[in-house]
Amino acid sequence: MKYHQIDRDLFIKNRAKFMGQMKPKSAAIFNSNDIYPISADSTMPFAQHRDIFYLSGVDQEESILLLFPDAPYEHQREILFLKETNDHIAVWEGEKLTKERALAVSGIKTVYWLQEFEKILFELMTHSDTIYINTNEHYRATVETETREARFVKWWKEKYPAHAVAKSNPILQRIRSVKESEELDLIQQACNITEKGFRRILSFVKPNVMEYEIEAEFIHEFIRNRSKGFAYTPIIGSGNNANVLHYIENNQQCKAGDLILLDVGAEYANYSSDMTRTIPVSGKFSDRQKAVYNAVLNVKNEATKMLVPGTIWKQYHIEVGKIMTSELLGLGLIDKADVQNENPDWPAYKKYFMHGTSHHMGLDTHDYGILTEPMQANMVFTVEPGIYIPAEGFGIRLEDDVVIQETGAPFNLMRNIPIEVDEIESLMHS
Ligand SMILES: [Mn+2]
Repeated sequence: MKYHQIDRDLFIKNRAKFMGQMKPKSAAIFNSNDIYPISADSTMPFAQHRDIFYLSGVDQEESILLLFPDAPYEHQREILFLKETNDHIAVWEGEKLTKERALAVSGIKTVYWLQEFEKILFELMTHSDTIYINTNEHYRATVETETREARFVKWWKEKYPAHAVAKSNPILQRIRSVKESEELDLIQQACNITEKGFRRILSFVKPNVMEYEIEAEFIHEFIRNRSKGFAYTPIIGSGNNANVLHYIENNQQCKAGDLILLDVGAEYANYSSDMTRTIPVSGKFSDRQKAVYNAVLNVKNEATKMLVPGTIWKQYHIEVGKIMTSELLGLGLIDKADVQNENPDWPAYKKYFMHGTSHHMGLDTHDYGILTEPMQANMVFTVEPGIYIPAEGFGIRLEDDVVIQETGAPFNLMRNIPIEVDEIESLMHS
């Protein structure tokens, strides 16, 4: 791990919150992700399942967490099962968590090696009536592989058909969406690393640079600041590439006079940051580019003010749509007739701004959070309006990550990342 060890009090609190929501005589089980194969003996880099990480801090494959608040003995209330390690195994497999390290990382005192799992599980099952299983109910999820978690659930259901089943996911969606101060610090660190990357590329970009050269500058800056890398596949889209919303080829040359849309964020300690900036290849915006840019910036600033406790995500999007409509009228991109005749299910502004304005952000870039429930203090949202104009050869999106406050405007975790036209231009010329 490149990141500094996280204070285990975070994971102790997270488990207490989860256990506080469980039914009597129930246990909950969470699994690591698999290491995914590529072919031959090569694999994808390991990425931990965010739920077991959130509840334990264990950032290692083949780990199982079992929570059983009503267990007959105290030492059975929180149990970790880990892949066995010792000095000999460590020579071959590298450093893995020992039982002592696992306690230091997670605060969990009872740690067994994985080979003891089935025997211990059997005993605990006799004392429990309900088992919480962890299924993925994220609103954007499309999963084609069988995860380690799903494989476990299948095995467990077959083996213990008489137990009642409950869902971990709604509990996790609620507790993970409201961040602890330790988490806000980690997300801030991810944002600070993203800022360093962005400042680095501001002095690097010039006409004829390749999009992938910009990508390389970012990753260089991220890794040297203890990030594992990009929190999500970066979008470096110059000219009309910015109008392809999921453009990730990043293989074109940036031409003088064009804009480049950069949707790039560093991860830190498995926490995401999610930033978008749009900058001029030549270091100066044209008047038209500047007018559209400031329209997007105004929508972003106005939308941010609406992220307060009690706001409902769907209603918020309707209000943002009204602000965007007025900006598009001002830019002459739509006219009054377009608005009068608009289809309420697909308003006129959607021609130029066809995606959502905000999503929860945290351990996942598109983080957990139940969108039908009111916003609360310490939720982290992105704010990311855009205007995409293929006919004019550019698209502009601006995105910051903000924390909802008990009272007043949200706190902007990206407040130090340049966004005003003048500041961007002057940094590109220095
Ligand atoms: Mn985003």
